[in-house]
Amino acid sequence: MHNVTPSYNTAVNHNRIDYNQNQEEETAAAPRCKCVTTQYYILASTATVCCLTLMALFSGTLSFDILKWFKSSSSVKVEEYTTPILSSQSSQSSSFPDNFVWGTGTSAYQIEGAAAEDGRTASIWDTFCTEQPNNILDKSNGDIACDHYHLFEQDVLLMKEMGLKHYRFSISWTRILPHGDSRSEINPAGIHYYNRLLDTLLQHNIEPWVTLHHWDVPQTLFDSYGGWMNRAIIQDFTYFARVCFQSFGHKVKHWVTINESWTIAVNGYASGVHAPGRFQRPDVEPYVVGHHLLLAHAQVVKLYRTEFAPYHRKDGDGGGGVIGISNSGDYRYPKDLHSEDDISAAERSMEFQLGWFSDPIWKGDYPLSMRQRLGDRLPYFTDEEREGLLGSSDFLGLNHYSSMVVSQPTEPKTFGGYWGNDMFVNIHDNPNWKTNCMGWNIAPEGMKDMLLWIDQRYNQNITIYITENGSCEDEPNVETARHDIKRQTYLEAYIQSVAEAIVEGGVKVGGYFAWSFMDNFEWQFGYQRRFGLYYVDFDTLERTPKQSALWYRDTIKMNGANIGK
Ligand code: PNW
Repeated sequence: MHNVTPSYNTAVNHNRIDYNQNQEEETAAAPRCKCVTTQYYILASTATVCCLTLMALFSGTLSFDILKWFKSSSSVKVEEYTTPILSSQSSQSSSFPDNFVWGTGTSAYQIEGAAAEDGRTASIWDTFCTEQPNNILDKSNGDIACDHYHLFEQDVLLMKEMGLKHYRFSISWTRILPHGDSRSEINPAGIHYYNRLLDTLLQHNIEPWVTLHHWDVPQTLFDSYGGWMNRAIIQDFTYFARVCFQSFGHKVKHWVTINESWTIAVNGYASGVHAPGRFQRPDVEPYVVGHHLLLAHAQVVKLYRTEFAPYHRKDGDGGGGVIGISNSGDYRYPKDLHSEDDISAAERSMEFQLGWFSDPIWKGDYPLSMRQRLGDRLPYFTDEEREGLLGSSDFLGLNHYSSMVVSQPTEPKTFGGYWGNDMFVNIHDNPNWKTNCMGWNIAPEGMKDMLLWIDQRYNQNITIYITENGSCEDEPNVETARHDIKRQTYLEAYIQSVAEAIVEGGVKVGGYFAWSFMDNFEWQFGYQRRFGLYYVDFDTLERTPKQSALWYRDTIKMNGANIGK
């Protein structure tokens, strides 16, 4: 890893967990692709399928139970696990509105694999992993990942089994435009792949939520002008978005422009733990990058609203599509609740994260605290740019994982360049909180407080979708993963906190996407951190539902009426 100060909430002990220690020989010898659904579908005879379907209809059980039966009747030894019973609870009242969106999410580089297939070229993440493998904890990369590129049909079936109605994924820029910009021929194989994915989802009544940028900047654009460091990227990103809207707009009603600008700016251009691994000018580059991300977002939204949204997918609910942004927002509690200084330190640290990329959209400019602390290191918007940004999101996508306790430092910080010090706060433990295997605090109350904070800051004038929330757990093998009760407890507590924000705070939360649909390539941690509801064996690529997947299936079915019960 680079010898730089780590981003303050990515600090983990890289050597703590070795997930590969206990690989079973049995699974290592298994064929490379062994998706549970396909496998068992093939094994079962047509007569058995008919018979089971009738049984399921009579008993009211779901196809997960059918899968279980397939497993027990096949040659593979599968441990039984209990699933919650739906029927007796389904009449309970729910805190969630009837049209509440329940989904899961993934991103292209983290799951697709097929990195050099069908015309796809390298993104900065390919380069970051393959040219300097030490950047990644297990020296891995996304060359194969979950091989979703080839296995997407089976994966959509697994989504169906889970009762998913909404699925968030991202489009790989270089699969569509191998040169990244308008000099590229549009790659027909890339278009064809996403069309097939979208068609499969829609066939199964799963609504796609498509993110245009989840960090995979074309390497060509980084080489020619520095990627997000250069204003030129605004035009190229807008061109890429145009191609996506043109090609897929009639199938997609929900778009997200950019995922976690904060993470791109800070992890990519201050600590350097993410691609492109820049840490040379942490006092300048993150803010320049952030500025271009915001301007690119506004430009893409303008394009979508003027040329595409009115004409796309007016089926059923009358409207065209909607477009928003997904921003990181972790909550910060003051150490001393009675200290004005600590209270403003907590406010300031949320302004330096969520506010940085949300204030320009809902208030028209950067937070005052950022301007005060950064001065001219924070770029300025022209009046025209400010106008373009204001209101440039139909919703806020909130990626929320954790919370922290902060205080006002008593000594002036000597090292002023790095984002963490720019923000000027000290970070403390809360002994009541446990941590997960990312070292992140588990603090469900922070979800509600974050939602209330956003609602209040932007004058109740905002629809929020939780576009990411989830937990990494120690799962050295599939058996451990099958009993991921800690993840289930995390999800339940966080969703309960969303319910409280809706019911007690009147916050307009439109939906919740658990991160992630399946275990995948977790950036600088490679395959050593698992966030999935499905376990993925990265030797065989077999997917297995964890307990949390079964529980989430019930949650979706009951529209959250099981939460907190
Ligand atoms: C998000 N942090 O990343 C991303 O959107 C996902 O791709 C990722 O898999 C997921 O959360 C889990 O990590 C983050 O430093 C990266 O606080 C870093 C941070 C937060 C989220």
